[in-house]
Amino acid sequence: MENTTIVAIATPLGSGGVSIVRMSGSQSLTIASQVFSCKTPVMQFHPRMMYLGTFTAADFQEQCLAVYFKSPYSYTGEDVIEFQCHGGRMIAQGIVETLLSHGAILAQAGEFSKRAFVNGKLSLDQAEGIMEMIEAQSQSEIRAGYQLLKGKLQSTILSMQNELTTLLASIEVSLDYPEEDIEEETRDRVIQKVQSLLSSMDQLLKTKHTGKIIRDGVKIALVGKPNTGKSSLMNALLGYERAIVTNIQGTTRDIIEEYFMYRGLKFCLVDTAGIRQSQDVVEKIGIEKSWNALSYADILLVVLDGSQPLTKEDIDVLQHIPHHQYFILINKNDLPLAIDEEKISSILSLDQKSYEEKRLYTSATLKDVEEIKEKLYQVVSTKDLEGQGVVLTNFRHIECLERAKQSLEKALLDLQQNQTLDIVCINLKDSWLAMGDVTGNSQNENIITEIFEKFCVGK
Ligand SMILES: Nc1nc2c(ncn2[C@@H]2O[C@H](COP(=O)(O)OP(=O)(O)OP(=O)(O)O)[C@@H](O)[C@H]2O)c(=O)[nH]1
Ligand SMILES: [Mg+2]
Repeated sequence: MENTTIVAIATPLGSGGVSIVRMSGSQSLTIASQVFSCKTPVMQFHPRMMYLGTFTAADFQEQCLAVYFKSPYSYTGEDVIEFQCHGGRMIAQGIVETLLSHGAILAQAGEFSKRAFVNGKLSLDQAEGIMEMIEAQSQSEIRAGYQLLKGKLQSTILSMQNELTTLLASIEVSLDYPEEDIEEETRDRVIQKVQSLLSSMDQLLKTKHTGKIIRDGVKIALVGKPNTGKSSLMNALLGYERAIVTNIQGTTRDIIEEYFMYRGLKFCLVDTAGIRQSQDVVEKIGIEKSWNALSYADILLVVLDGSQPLTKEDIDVLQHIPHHQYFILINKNDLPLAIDEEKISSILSLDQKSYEEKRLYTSATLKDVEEIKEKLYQVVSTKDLEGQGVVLTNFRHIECLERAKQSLEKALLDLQQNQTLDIVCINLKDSWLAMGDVTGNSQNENIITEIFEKFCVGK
């Protein structure tokens, strides 16, 4: 790998103001000197300076900029040259083809980042942080990716690995001097240390719940009997007319899902069919899905028509709210209030204060929905979400850390059951390796290859 010089277009294909072609490897400067001319000869380029010159391709000449990053101070850690040419697929492609004909080879998906990893510029989780930032759909995802890129997870894991290394070393010493009292003393110390590592690991793994919210968004379902204004509220929350609204009961027949962002967080809004007794085959299937939504949503918005008295259908829905987060939306608040709120709170078995905390007056017609968004945000917002700490957003990291935790638990059990210390060591080493699979310092080749294949060409 070290001997080849790779090249690829680093910007998206298609027309735009500028395209960037990136070349990395020991021959970068030499190859560039054969095709790029400017006042300063390429071989004398100062690192990190922009040079304006002419790139001579097979079929055209292009006035463009070149910048040189000298090894090891580049993204990959190798000599890198980047050409900033006019946007458009054909120009960048012509530049790549010319560089290929002068000895560079086409980069594989993720190969620049893989070289950065191999050259110690990035750990695996940092590289994944870059990918998370690239693919982010919300600010919270960008923030989480950035924390990874900054090495927050890496340093947490390295410090746990260091503790394990010290522990393993002290066990080795006690095994070399197998007098009974040293062994006993070591065993107690190891138990304490493993317990403390397990509690740090639990703290870290706890953040996966916030991580799920960041990655997948918060699922919010609008449920209620027909015509209470669920679809109207969905449209008001989204800020555009996504769902069909009519005054006919049973307008919405299938689940409609759409995302919206609020304070940098992704919310997935689910509109459902109005719940009632129906003989219509299609509507019945829709209503079945509405009942399901009650259980899988992270937060329920139970929508009632405040301008009408409660009906049997409203009561049916209220009685089936599972015991998790929900709000009662008294909608159509622009009309005179006719609903019996005392009855609602008694069905929900809530005292006055708790009921008021759950109840919101809304008007979809007046697009009065800001308070709903803020309440939803307050429910999910945690220190993890707003803080600068590590949050586990990546399934792979979670899997590795759960493996590491299991090995620690096995080690603890072995210690408590008076197993020999060399058996304990096997599990402690497994735990160290599972942690190392997160950052790449376990040198697990399969994991490394799999990760970089997910990157795009040019990254
Ligand atoms: N005055 C008033 N009318 C509203 C409000 N929200 C909805 N409506 C009206 O109520 C009727 C039903 O609205 P939808 O949003 O279709 O109700 P839904 O709950 O989605 O109904 P289904 O899809 O049948 O379950 C429409 O005529 C809306 O214009 C509101 O806040 N105030
Ligand atoms: Mg509807």
